[in-house]
Amino acid sequence: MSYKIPGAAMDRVSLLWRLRRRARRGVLCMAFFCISMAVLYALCAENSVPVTDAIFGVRARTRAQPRTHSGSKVVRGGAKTMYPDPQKLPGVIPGDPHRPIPVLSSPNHTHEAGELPSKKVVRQRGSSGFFAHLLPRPFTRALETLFGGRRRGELSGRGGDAEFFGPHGLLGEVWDDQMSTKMLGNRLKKVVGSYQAMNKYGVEVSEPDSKTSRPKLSGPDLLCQLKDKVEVTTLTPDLQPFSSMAWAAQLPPKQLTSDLRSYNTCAVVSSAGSLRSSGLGKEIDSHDAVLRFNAAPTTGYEKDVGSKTTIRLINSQVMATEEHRFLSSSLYSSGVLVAWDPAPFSANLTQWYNKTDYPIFTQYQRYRRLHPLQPFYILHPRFEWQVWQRIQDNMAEAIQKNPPSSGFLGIVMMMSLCQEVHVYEFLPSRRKTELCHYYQRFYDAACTLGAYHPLLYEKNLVKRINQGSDHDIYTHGRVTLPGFNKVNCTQAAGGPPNH
Ligand code: NCC
Repeated sequence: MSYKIPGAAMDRVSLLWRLRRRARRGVLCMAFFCISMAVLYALCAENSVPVTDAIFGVRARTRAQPRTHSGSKVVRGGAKTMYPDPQKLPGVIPGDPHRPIPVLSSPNHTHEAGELPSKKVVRQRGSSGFFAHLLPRPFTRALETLFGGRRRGELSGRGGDAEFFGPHGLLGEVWDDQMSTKMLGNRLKKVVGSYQAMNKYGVEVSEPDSKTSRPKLSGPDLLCQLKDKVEVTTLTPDLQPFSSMAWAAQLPPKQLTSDLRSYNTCAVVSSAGSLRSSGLGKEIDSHDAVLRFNAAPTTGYEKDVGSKTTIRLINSQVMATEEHRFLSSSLYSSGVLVAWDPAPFSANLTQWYNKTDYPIFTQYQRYRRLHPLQPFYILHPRFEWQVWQRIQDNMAEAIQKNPPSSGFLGIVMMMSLCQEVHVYEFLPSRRKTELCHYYQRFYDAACTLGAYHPLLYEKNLVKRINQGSDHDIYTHGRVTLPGFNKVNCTQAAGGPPNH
């Protein structure tokens, strides 16, 4: 018995077939499109971040530098914020929280003698797998980015930041006081180069000339120069334009240096990732005063960073961006607070007041209303540029025309308040790592080597004035500096320097 499909039913079947075929073709096309975009993304992310941004609308940034975030909401009010262009510079995205933190040397080491980091770690960083030997480099990089969990901006292999940090990397065992941006990997070189070319704050100085440059000063001479030419000054209510403003009564009437007693021993705790597994907590807490920075916590990290906080130095970004919850977080409500904001190089206080990077004054007033009894100072912007000038004057190359990092400002501030200062992990120990902060899981070599801030040069300077041993740096990340009280400038190299 023959069975005939009626014409209408035939049409329906073939229509279904056609639809199925089209759907399959559509899915294949979509898959092909997605894969090509992913490969293109991985290749661009590796080689040219601005191109990637343009194509994919990704807002890349090097988390270690710009004072303004594209992603962070700024609590506005009063002063207008100024945004520098560095948003467009190459950067990284936060690291994968499930990846182990790359501690580049043995974790239980703090109090042992300095043995060299193990070979195991070298393998951990360097292995690119079987395909690495067969495929051309851009493809292996793209594959690593797509499937291997490699973070964007982290260049593996030659010329990358890993080579800088690795146990046999350029950074060496202990910081060399002649470090130069020329030694950086390509990505950071580009970022730093852009900042060096930028002059957001209108810095007016003649570029150092290698032929006529001054001879390198000795440690004692440098200390004298710092002592003589830098003064930690804070804002007081009598200064113009504040004297005519009602809220100025909230400013401390006296200078920070005259209010705070002179401490005997002080610890400055950088926020570096290399503090992880350091076991330095007890040692840090044994000091009379401990300085910490920005949003660096102690809870949960006591073993490595201690729990005492005498002074917290914060930048205006921390005060103004919502993510830091400056007004409500208990992190800031104990100890002495000191805040700073980058000011134009030759601006007077009125010009700065009208052109702060972040709304420091609005936030200050709000905070003071909530915590009227907590001592809270604002650094005079003259101080940041005095410190900057000392760095530039002692470097053979042009440094970034941006204020020094909070870390270096804090070191100089503590040298004015203490008899002896120990600085931790500012000069990286054998635990040196691309991990930016000990309390966060994102990775960027720029946190340690600098991008926006002239951090590399700050570290050169600190290395030159260090009175401790290289061994202390290697094992503890510890630098020993004298308080300015202890610096005798009549003995040092026949008198005070005359720059
Ligand atoms: O990262 P930050 O500093 O808070 O660190 C405090 C100081 O520790 C030293 N440091 C930090 C990390 C590292 N791997 N090595 C180091 O030597 C530096 O001396 C650093 O100053 C700042 O200087 O204020 C900075 O603040 C952050 C950020 O504003 C705060 O952490 C709040 O989120 C800046 N990051 C960004 O702007 C994205 C950073 O550039 C400098």
